[in-house]
Amino acid sequence: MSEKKLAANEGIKTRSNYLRGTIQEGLADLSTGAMCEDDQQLLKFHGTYQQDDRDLRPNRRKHKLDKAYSFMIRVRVPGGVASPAQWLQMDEISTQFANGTIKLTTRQAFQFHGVIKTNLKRTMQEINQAAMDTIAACGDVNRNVMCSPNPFLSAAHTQAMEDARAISAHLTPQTRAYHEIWLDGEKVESSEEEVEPIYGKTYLPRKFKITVVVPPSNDVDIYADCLGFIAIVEDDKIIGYNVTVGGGMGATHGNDLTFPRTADVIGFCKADQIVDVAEKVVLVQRDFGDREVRAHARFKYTVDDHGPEGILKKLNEYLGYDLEPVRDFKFEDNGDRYGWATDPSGNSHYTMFVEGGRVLDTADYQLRTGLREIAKIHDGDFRLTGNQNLIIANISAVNRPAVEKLLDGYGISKSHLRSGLRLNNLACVALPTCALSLAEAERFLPVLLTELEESIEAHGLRHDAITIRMTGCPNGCARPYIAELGFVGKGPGRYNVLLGGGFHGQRLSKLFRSDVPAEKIKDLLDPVFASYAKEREEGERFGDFCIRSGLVAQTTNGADFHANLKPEALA
Ligand code: SRM
Ligand code: SF4
Repeated sequence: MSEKKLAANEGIKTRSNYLRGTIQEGLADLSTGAMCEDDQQLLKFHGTYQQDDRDLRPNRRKHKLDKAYSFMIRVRVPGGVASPAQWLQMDEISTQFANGTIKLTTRQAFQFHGVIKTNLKRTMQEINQAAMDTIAACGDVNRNVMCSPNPFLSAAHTQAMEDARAISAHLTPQTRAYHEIWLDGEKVESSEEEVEPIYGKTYLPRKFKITVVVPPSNDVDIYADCLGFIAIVEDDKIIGYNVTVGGGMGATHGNDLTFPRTADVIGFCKADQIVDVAEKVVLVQRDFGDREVRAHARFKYTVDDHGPEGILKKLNEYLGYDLEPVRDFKFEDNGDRYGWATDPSGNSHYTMFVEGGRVLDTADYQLRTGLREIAKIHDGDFRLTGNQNLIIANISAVNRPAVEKLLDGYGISKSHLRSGLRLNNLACVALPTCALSLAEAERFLPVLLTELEESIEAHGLRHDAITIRMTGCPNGCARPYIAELGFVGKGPGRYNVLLGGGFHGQRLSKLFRSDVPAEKIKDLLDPVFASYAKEREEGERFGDFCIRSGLVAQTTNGADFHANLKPEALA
């Protein structure tokens, strides 16, 4: 394969000297708030993206000013676990260096927005002082490993979390560049001595995502991941994992080469093989992923091209042993279980709803302050969920009254007294920070939900859990293609509306109407809710109903996605 044909990012990685590029020089250049283009790509591997405030663009353009550049920083949090001290540090960073908010992401991580270049290094250092880091939070490497977030409810959850952390540690890039650039670590003069034993110097063709899940809850959306491990539990012990490959959400409007895909379950490995299997799947993607066409470089396309059987065969070769046949498992949902739970040791866990995953103070809801006060007295930890929510976990019986008092005092204990629709929503960041957004999401979905709530209440559906997700573009960061009701930004104030995703995230949704103006969504969906309320069968989920009643076609996985987007398929 000639170098000429490789995607541009492959050259950037090759020339970067293990992710160094000219980042240090760029940070020292005070003549601009931006970084050069190649370094912007490399910065992702270090966990940060250059952005600009898109709300300010028109005015700045009018006044011939440069864009209002700032950086988003993503903090890697394997399995989403943070101590109270770490929470307090995140809170402090958000005030001192970011925009005063903490974003809890759909992959159980923290994000800060609005960090200016001159504060970037200091912010990275503060994050590392909290014994957290940002390396590989983004970039063409394995990202934050997700795990069912509440390990205290069973010994199996604890084991799953340990396994997720082991995978995360094993697949963390080895380059010293991160320490050199951000932590003033000693410079390694000869990069020859430096090896990335797993990745090599061009890392992976594209980002790679791994999740560990403990059924029956699929609260981490295993089917959306490149690689997944479904715990098979016997006597509260994980005896092994079913292995899933080839999930992913990202697509591009009008590009048939791209499509969302749900993962296939290809086999079973023993519990002590999980890290080995993770490594070998990563190696298969390293060696067989597409490095020429970046839009086709995710592992889901490698799986689609070779077939799940082809990938299994290659994986078995790399492993030197065969995965065993898939074991039985059952998921019930992919949402969070709100409110209080108590584990056998007597410790309590409170799962709260955080709208859009955005922790901030507003005039009538002091969520950030409330959580800060709780962190000051909390003797357990915090768990970020894959649904942008938060668990105050492992509260001792002694401490629970004090935590409850604060939850009540700040109105947080009422957070989950919402409609079933709202409690099952996800919205990606979108405007104003995301460079790729075509429409609003985090700022608009709460408004739309208020409108839709009128409809669902009128039809007696207030307490029905219906998964609803919105993204500002087709990249799918809030996993809208596996929601029962999905909205994908098409342009300013316009959305593709999708129906029919599986309630536990197992099936893709299909296009119901394209390019719908935001103000017409309620009228479009009101008759759908009405017929669901009247015609559903006992226990029938909204997504299943949409398919049975013919509102959208029965879904098939992957490559036929765009066939459903053809205008003639629309009423
Ligand atoms: Fe994402 C790119 C935000 C989860 C698929 N995602 C982005 C960027 C960095 C935009 C960019 O490249 O300039 C967004 C930054 C917005 C901002 O201002 O913060 C962004 N993605 C997010 C987060 C913060 C959404 C949220 O509101 O929680 C999530 C951070 C997760 C984390 O902690 O690591 C986030 N992104 C996801 C998910 C969900 C998941 O992983 O379960 C997906 C779909 C699954 C998948 O990967 O297929 C996802 N993000 C993408 C894609 C499409 C990739 C593709 O296959 O084509 C992009 C665009 C890209 O990579 O080129 C993207
Ligand atoms: Fe940005 Fe699109 Fe991801 Fe939303 S889905 S955060 S708009 S890249």
